[in-house]
Amino acid sequence: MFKEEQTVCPYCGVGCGINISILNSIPKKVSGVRNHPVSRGHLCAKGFAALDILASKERLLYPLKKNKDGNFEKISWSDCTAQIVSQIKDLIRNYGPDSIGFSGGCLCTNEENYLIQKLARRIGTNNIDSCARLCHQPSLHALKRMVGFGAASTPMSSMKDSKLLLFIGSSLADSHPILTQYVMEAKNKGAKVIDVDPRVRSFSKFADLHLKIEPRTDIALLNGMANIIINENLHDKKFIQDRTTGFVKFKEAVQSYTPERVETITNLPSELIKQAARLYATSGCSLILAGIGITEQAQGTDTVSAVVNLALLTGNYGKMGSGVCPLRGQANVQGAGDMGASSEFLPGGIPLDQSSANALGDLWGFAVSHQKGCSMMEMIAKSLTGEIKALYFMGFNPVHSLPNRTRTEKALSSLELLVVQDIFMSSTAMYASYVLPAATWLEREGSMTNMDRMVQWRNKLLEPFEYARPDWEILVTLAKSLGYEEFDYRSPEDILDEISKVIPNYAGVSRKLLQSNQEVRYPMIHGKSTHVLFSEKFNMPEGRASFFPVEYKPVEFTSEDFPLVFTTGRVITRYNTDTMTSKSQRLLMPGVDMNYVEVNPGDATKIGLVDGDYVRVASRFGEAILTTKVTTSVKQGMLFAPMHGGKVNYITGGCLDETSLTPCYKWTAVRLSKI
Ligand SMILES: Nc1nc2c(c(=O)[nH]1)N[C@H]1C(S)=C(S)[C@@H](COP(=O)(O)OP(=O)(O)OC[C@H]3O[C@@H](n4cnc5c(=O)[nH]c(N)nc54)[C@H](O)[C@@H]3O)O[C@H]1N2
Ligand SMILES: Nc1nc2c(c(=O)[nH]1)N[C@H]1C(S)=C(S)[C@@H](COP(=O)(O)OP(=O)(O)OC[C@H]3O[C@@H](n4cnc5c(=O)[nH]c(N)nc54)[C@H](O)[C@@H]3O)O[C@H]1N2
Ligand code: SF4
Ligand SMILES: [Mo]
Repeated sequence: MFKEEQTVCPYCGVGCGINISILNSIPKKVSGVRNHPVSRGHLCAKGFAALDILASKERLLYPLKKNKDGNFEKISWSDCTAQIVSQIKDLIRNYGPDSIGFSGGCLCTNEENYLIQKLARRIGTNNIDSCARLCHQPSLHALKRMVGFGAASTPMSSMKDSKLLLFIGSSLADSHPILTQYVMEAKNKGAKVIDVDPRVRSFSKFADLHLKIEPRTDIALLNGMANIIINENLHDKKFIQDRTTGFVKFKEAVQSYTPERVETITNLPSELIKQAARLYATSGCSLILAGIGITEQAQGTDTVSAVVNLALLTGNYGKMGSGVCPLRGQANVQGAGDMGASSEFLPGGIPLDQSSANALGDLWGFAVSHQKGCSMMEMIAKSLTGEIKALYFMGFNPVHSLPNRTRTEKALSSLELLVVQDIFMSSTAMYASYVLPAATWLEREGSMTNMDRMVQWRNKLLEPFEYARPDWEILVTLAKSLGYEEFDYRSPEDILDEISKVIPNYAGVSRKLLQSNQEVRYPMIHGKSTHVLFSEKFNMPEGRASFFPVEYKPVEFTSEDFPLVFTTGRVITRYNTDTMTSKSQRLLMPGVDMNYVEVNPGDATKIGLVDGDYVRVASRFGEAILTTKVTTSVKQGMLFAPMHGGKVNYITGGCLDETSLTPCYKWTAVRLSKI
């Protein structure tokens, strides 16, 4: 007899509900959960293929240690833990706790991310980060400084109630495919869709207006739209008066962004910009959905601020289907940040300073350092200088995912200790001193928070394979072996109970509540979910949101040597560093290697390139050989490559966003040569 169990998709931040049919303890089939509040029974190809991860023969089954010859050999859990503990203690004694850094995992549960950041802080360092640094940390900073809360303002399903959807820097049909159902529903009810993205991709067909913007010029566009809205008297004066501060300065700041000037910067006809501004300001209920095309940029945080300015200017906040939603990436990236897997924020998104560190220390019963921690790129820099001696990664594959791969490889090779906790031998695990086999998502339980603040419980449906162990259990054993008896947690439920006491937004969230199949969405107020944020006040002094004027400032340029703009992103069937999706035969198209680059026919002709040719893409940071795909989906002067193949990050490596230190994966000056 088949038994049907419900769980959550292990991949992206949409958090679709999956039913698993199990026969004799073997999961056989998946299907969508019909009454799921976000996915409504749908799954994309990755969701349908999610069981392939479990069945893969490449799963890590035993703890491994790298021997002197550089080969891995099996080691028992007890020896492995004892050796790691002894090295960590030596490093703390000799160099202090800041010689060690950690990364949480955005596919791991809230409980596991809570534990790893608590462990870092128990050791005495704030060197803790996660992949959130690589995508929406700029959104977090911008939202926190303007509206006081770093998450989506309205549920994703409420897109269907919006009258206008403005997508900016998002490839929704590839990256969050299940959400396109709401775009269609909104359109069927008469809503309009604006898409701001330099590329033509499958999502473009949904757009009433497609603004094929010059990459990295979004601030000019958004300020220009604000300027038009103010000049045409379309702004919401009552909302501005009653609910915001800083309008006068903002108005002054956008004055110089005339349609003519913005046309020159963005390469968009001023008439199109005016049309977009009018549609956005007059719809009655507009929602902006922001992807990483605007955050993984030198001015990432400021660009998100320009987005929020527009919403405040037009009163598009506080009602269902309006506001600003960052389209978060990984299944639990929102949760990892909430739990405090971040060098500048403590659990609950509280900025790290002396008084907040002391308050947390009082709750936890040990002193919490208020010294600034290193974010991911700072950890890499300090590994190169020798200030950081050890890194501990849980569910993170930075060799493939960080910019300037040659530099990352060098940094990790120079460590005294690298521990990688993963389900597969990832490109990063190859550099590890110890590789710890983690249980997959069906083999353990815990809570996950999706992109619209919905917290879901993931049930354990199977026992872990061989010697693989749940991430939380690995961390508890390690912490206790280090002598930290307060880590005596018996279960994820135990950890969640503590989370609900430490993080006010999660107050009242329990395993029982999450298993009751209610739509639980934080912040929890008197035990009740909040679906729409800011309906009465913003999370700011006096309840008022704050305009934040920003200027467009190009910081890096193309040149004669590097005349083209190289951007990177996603395809629908592959996931991030491809560690998981590469194990799924049905997702791999025969003969399609992800190490390709899209080139506009105009640029291809100049050097005689045709489809399938090998081409060298070189930047100021490195180079890679990719195969050519000639297509008009990229404009002339621009190249696109998926991030999944592994070679792209030998090419990237430019500056970081000033505020959040997020890498600028979306803009690298390069040259192209045929080989
Ligand atoms: N299939 C699949 N789905 C995924 C993932 C995956 O790997 N595969 N990863 C998940 C993760 S971790 C994340 S963070 C999300 C990311 O999801 P998205 O935010 O959709 O990210 P990308 O597809 O990388 O880039 C989005 C778009 O930015 C555009 N862009 C580039 N430069 C600019 C610019 O200067 N301005 C503007 N306006 N747009 C620009 C690109 O053309 C691209 O279409 O996807 C999640 N979902
Ligand atoms: N060029 C370029 N580079 C990019 C981007 C881009 O757009 N362009 N996007 C960036 C973005 S947005 C992101 S989020 C990052 C993603 O970067 P990463 O987070 O490094 O990439 P993933 O492939 O998601 O890595 C997750 C790892 O966790 C492992 N894993 C899966 N489940 C579990 C589990 O339950 N437990 C444990 N312990 N491990 C598990 C997987 O096998 C995999 O190795 O990449 C960034 N890099
Ligand atoms: S949209 Fe995301 S969460 Fe939904 S099935 Fe696809 S990968 Fe999974
Ligand atoms: Mo991401």
